[in-house]
Amino acid sequence: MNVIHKKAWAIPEREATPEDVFWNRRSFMAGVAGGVLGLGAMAANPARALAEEDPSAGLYPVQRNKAFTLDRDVTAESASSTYNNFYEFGTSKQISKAAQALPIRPWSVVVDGLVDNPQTIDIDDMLAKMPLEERLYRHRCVEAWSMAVPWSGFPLSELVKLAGPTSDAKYLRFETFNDPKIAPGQKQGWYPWPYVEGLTLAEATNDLAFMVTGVYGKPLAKQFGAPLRLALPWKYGFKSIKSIVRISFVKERPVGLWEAIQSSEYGFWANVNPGVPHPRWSQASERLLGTSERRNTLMFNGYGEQVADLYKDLKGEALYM
Ligand SMILES: Nc1nc2c(c(=O)[nH]1)N[C@H]1C(S)=C(S)[C@@H](COP(=O)(O)O)O[C@H]1N2
Ligand SMILES: [Mo]
Repeated sequence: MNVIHKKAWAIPEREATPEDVFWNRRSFMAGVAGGVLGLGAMAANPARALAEEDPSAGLYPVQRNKAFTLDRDVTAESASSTYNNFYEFGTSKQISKAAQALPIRPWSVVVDGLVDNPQTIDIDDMLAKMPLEERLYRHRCVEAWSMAVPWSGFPLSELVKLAGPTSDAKYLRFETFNDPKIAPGQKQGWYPWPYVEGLTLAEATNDLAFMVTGVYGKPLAKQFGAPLRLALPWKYGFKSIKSIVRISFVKERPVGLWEAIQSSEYGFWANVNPGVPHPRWSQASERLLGTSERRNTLMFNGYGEQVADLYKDLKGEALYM
């Protein structure tokens, strides 16, 4: 993501170091670090090291739901786990090491607002209660890169059921942790922390809306937004909020962090549409992370059959930004 008042870091992602040069440098540095510390395997694969400490490691892998198929290869974990957007830990894509500072136990999620059953749920209780499954999903960032990953988790509709929304509840508002002592990015005062995102109740109960707790057959690595994030594969990636601590059922449409910063570029709906350019770049095609491939972007990122109906009566709304 980048915003209008450009800082040095705010160059569009596609103008940054070419991927092949970048990857060679990464693996070179990982090799050096591993050698110096004498911890080759762990340093070269922080996700694996994390899985060994995470109390939920024994739950994975979970059964794959075969209803969700891909039109491309799964992105290599070495690529997707080292190229992340997680502004709490910095504005570059290389935050995977910094994100390891996030403590993910104990962790609880507040479910509140317009519900019959407000509650604070411990993450491990949630994991025990929810029907975990694996889904292969595409992910399309608004910056025109994409990946395809095997998320583990459970349908958001299960959590909605547990909460029991009242008839006044129209939207869900999600909030990320806020702790500038742990996340240096949150010391940047001009960002309206914490990260917030929102969905309509109809979107949240669509079968595609997925609460993610794991990836690549393991607990979610911290840079992906452990221990709990959203995956909304038909929307631009910024809607898929990471490291969630609160889910509130509300009457008014929530304003997301990016919408609050730059509403002319990042809106509430943010549905993928290759025909509607971002004000500063085309959305017609995307770069597949970890490859040298570009592909044409699909309407609703290829999920129109499941979600197009949600929007058919919403004339006059900016559905694609
Ligand atoms: N809390 C929080 N959630 C976030 C972000 C962020 O900076 N902070 N970035 C978003 C963006 S722009 C994208 S593309 C995805 C990136 O997810 P990934 O790093 O797992 O690929 O996370 C989204 N969720
Ligand atoms: Mo993104």
